[in-house]
Amino acid sequence: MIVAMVASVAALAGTGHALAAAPAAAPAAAATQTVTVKYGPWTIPGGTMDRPGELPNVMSAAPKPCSNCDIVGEKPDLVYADGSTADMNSGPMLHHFVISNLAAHDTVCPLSPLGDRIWASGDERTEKTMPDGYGMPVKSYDRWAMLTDLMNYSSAPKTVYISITYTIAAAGSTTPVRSLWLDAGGCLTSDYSVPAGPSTHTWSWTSTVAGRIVFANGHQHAGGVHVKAADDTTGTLICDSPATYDTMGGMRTIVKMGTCSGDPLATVARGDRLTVTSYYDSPAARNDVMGIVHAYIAEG
Ligand SMILES: [Cu+2]
Repeated sequence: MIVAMVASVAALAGTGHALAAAPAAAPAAAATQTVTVKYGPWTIPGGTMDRPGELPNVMSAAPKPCSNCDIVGEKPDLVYADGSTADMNSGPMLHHFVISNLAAHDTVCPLSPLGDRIWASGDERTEKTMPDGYGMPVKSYDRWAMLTDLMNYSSAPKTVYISITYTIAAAGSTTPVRSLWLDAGGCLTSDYSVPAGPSTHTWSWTSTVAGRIVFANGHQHAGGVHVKAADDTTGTLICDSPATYDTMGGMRTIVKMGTCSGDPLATVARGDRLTVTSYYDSPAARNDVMGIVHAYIAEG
């Protein structure tokens, strides 16, 4: 698997081919810049509307936007080689990707072989922006891996990249956040089953960390209505993320999942019970749905 990194670390240093690296408008708080990393290419086999082509893949060494920096924003897309968006109007669907750091353990699911799951999205391509002053630290010894599942509803094979634009700040210039992956499917798997019609599915986790949750976003599959996370111990809603639908390529599909941002959204203590609740209203029974609230917490 060839990895194309459009904006390399060299580009960050002002040399090399900065094809897609453009300095961002600098907010007052901290100087930031954007770095776009293209992962791929992958050629998804052709398929039909009933049986789309599918390409699962694991990239055991996925490039980071920097060796040492704080990521304050992340915006994923599925694109063709020329950079134009690849979506179900022309066939491809970003079923999901997960980027994890193999040098750390997942906070919610320490036994996960994926490591610490730090970035993820489905076809909704959720953009994440941390509140001012917060960022996800990237260390030189962090090792990223990327799990992808791509689909294609057109009969012709499609060659695509996952393009992620990171907004980065200098290492140590922000208050560090870590990822909290709250998953209605449980700890080691995300898939679960729903019947036809309205249903709810919950999963709870006793927090092993304390701090301020400052950002969260939901992820569901077709049939999802909304997914929320709450701190049962304090009775605080952390985030309720609705699914927004549109028709693409003749199919009703989720085009947006709600995000929550706040300083803080909720303050969590060690021992608090955090519950994720996923609401579906599926036209048919399905055994491969998800309900995830992916949150970010500043400890302490
Ligand atoms: Cu999913």
